[in-house]
Parts: sequence; C-alpha cells; structure tokens
Amino acid sequence: QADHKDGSKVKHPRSDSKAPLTLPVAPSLYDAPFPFYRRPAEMGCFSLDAKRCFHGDARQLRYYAPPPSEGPTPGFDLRDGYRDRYVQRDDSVREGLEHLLQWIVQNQKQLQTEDKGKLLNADFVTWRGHLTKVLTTPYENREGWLLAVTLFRGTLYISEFETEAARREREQRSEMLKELMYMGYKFEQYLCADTPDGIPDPTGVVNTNEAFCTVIRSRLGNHSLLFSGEVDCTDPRSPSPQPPSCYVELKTSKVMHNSAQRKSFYRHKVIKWWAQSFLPGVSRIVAGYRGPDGSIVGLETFETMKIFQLIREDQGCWKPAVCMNFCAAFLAFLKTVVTEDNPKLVHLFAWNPGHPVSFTVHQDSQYCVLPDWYVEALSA
Ligand code: 0WD
Ligand code: CA
Repeated sequence: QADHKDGSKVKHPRSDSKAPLTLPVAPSLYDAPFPFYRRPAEMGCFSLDAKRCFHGDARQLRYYAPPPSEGPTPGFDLRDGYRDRYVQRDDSVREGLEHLLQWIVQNQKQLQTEDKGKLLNADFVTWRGHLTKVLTTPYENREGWLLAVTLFRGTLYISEFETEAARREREQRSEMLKELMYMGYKFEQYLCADTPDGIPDPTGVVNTNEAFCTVIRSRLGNHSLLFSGEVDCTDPRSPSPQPPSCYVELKTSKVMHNSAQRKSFYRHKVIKWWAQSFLPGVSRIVAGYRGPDGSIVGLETFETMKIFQLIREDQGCWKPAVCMNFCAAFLAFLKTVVTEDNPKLVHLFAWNPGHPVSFTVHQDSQYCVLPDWYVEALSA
C-alpha cells in the first residue's frame, strides 16, 4: 500500500514497536460482561437548514405527532412527492466532521479541562454514525469501512472516508434504491410536526439538507466520548421528557409475513437500529412497515433498552455486550497506535469483512481530519 493516488508519503507502521498492528474482530473474543457505559448527556445541539447552513440552535427540531391510534392503516403514501417535492442533499460533497467542529469552536468554554495537555475534556470526538459502524463490526459481513484518526491537543478525532465499494454503490445506485431512500424521509414527514402541538404536513417538500443534531457526552470504560448524531424528532408527550431520552428515531422496513423474516430482521437490521439509538441514549425507535405499493401497513414502537430481550432467545444472534466490548477495544487500539499529537498526521484504519482492523499512516494527504480553520481557532 506504499503508493497512494495523491502521492502522499506513506510511512509504514513500525514492526518493532510495542503497539499491535492489527485488531481482530471475531465476536467470540468480545463475549464478556457488558462494559461500563455512562448515561449519555446532551451537551448542546445544532441545526442544518434547507441550504445546509449551520445554526447553533434547535430550529430544525421536529415534534413527534403519531396518528391517533397505532391502527392498521394510517394511510401514508411514501411515494408521494418523490418526483415533484424532493430536494436532495448533494451526497458527493464530503463534509467530514465540519459541522461538529463548528459546534465545538462555538462551545469551547463548556468543554475546557483542568488537564493542561488536553484542550477538550474528551478522549474522542466523532459522529455517532461512525461509532455505530464500529459497534456492529463483529457481526458485519458485507460492508467494510475506513476511519481516519488524528490526535490533536490530547483528543483523538475520528472521521470516516468513503470506501471505493461505497463510492461505486453510491454512484450506481438504482432508481428503486433512490426511491426507497426517499420513502424513509417521507415517513418522517408523516409523523413529525413543526411545533409541539402541531400536526404533520405531508403536502410540504422533503428537503434532506435539513437536520437537527444533538451533541452527546458519554464514557465507555475509560474512554470519554463527545459525539453528535442526527435526531428525527422529540416526543413532547414522552414519559421521560429530558433529552436525549425524549428523542425518537424513525425507521422504515419491509413488512414481514413470517417468523423467519422477523428473525432475519432482528439479526441483521435491528442490530443497526439498536446501536444507533443506544449510543446517544435515544429511548424509542418507531418502525413503519412498508407494503409493496409504498404504503405503511403498520407501526411498531421499540424501546431501545428492551431490544436485547427480543434477541436473547435466538442463539446465534448478535449480543449488545460484544458490540460494546469491541468498541472499547477499538478505542483502546487507537490510543496505543495514534500517539503523535499532530493535526496534519492521519492514521487511516481500514476494515473489511473477514479481516482484522489494520492501518496506514499519512501526512498532508487527501485523508485530512481537521480543517485549518479548526486548528487555528483552537490554537488562538
Ligand atoms: O461525511 C460522511 N461520511 C458522513 C456524514 C457520514 C454520516 C453522517 N454524516 C453527517 C451528516 O452531516 C449528517 O447530518 O452526519 C450527520 C448525521 O450523523 P449521524 O447521526 O452520526 O449519522 P447516522 O447515525 O449514520 O445517520 C443518522 C441519519 C440517517 O437516518 P437513518 O434513519 O437512515 O439512520 O442521518 C442521515 C440519515 O437520515 N444521514 C446523513 N445525512 C447527510 N449525509 C448522512 C450523510 N452522509 N448519513 C446519514
Ligand atoms: Ca431515521
């Protein structure tokens, strides 16, 4: 892997150093008691508007407004508006950690520490979605990942880069898949209102530039974490009214007709739903089941904390403890490998199914984690 397209100098990891060069991922290696995970706390939030511009407030937060009863057919048509009321975010634009870093710059005071060597009181800064991918790695057999890591003033920043396979998939996405992706957003529009007592307006435009993101602090074992994730809505009538537990994650999935389909759904899909919502402490996931015609044939609410009860009967299913123990081991691995504090230095961790996690080292390459404006803002 010595030659890189950008011609950046690739230093090979030293084979004589104490740090291990790879991290195995087999679930059996992580089948230990559930590790300590501190109750996630919301540090703040931000919004991205219809033009994808950052605002350090909750203007894009929406309110959960389900139909009167979880009846059989709420009459949602998820295909409605795909041709004429859809504004899509340009997903060829790589944003990296940009918006999260903007929030950090605006909230530096809140994040200061006593520790002189550290600028922020977090060992890791990243997107929630990146951590979700790490959590599910021991059970993933289709898609690999690339995570770039930089140590700057005592904090490790983790930012994903698209794999070649993911880029091909994105560029060759079928019309059917594009419509399916739209249907997920349309489902949100049917269930969310703009005000706490409002009702959803399905006649409006679906614009995927818009987002509300929560910023969360937590701790996994001895690793302190600061991460942000996109939140679909808050439930103004939630039994636990404090964020992040009042937040609701919305999902769509193909309607199931038998227990084999449900078992597969629990094994392959619910693992991702659980990991995504467990990390930030989002307590409920509302699933809309899609019929073949794009209608919703039923809704089901999952309590994130009760998902492990649904799967533990099934031998050979995933285990939450394995996901969390693997994540803790991965973060410990990063700490042993990435020890040079340098905003221009990137360790690129790569994983593909059937292999252990490995890494390469890059300087001043295409794999940049921290933009100059961030390094300058925090050096001032
Ligand atoms: O640059 C990148 N490689 C990524 C950037 C990858 C993933 C996310 N992002 C950014 C986006 O700016 C987005 O606003 O992170 C934000 C969301 O972060 P997250 O919450 O950590 O991501 P994740 O948990 O993977 O996804 C949450 C939701 C998705 O909902 P579903 O129900 O499908 O999980 O965020 C949306 C999507 O609606 N989403 C994205 N929005 C814009 N760009 C992206 C993306 N790349 N990925 C997921
Ligand atoms: Ca969602």
